[in-house]
Amino acid sequence: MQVIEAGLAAKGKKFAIVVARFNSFIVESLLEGALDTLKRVGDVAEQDITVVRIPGAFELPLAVQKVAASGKYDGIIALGAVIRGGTPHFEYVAGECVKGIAQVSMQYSTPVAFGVLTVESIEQAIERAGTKMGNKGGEAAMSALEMVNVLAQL
Ligand code: INI
Repeated sequence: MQVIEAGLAAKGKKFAIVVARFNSFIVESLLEGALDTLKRVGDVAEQDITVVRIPGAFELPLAVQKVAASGKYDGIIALGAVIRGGTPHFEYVAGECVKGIAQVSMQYSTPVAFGVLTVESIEQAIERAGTKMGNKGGEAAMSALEMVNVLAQL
């Protein structure tokens, strides 16, 4: 039996973090979590990390596509927070965001970690941005580290 699996250390690998400004109060905490994980867990140097800021989750797929097409990065982390309001807007923004990001990842064979919260309330968002339920930005960074190392072996 052959098992291909990888650890999380990714010294020398290049990462881009694409960050939506919308709900920045939450998303900045996701960014902090992602940066902390890349540096402390992945041993990724500050100069190997690029942060790209964009307006909202709806714009994430296009920005991630451009980043992936540049060929400069081993892994990409998409961060945002879509919080349900009183209209169907949530469904459109969250739906397009998830679909688009998955498509780009496949198209460019580049790991794109999905660190976009899709939640019912601000309280749920806070819980996932560094409080009760952990930090989903940090978790996305873990998945990007692992995927970069796994793909390098395939
Ligand atoms: N963008 C988000 O990132 N989160 C949201 O919760 C959100 N809501 O609910 O409206 C949101 N809207 C903006 C959208 O992403 C685009 O930036 C905007 O429609 C311009 O294209």
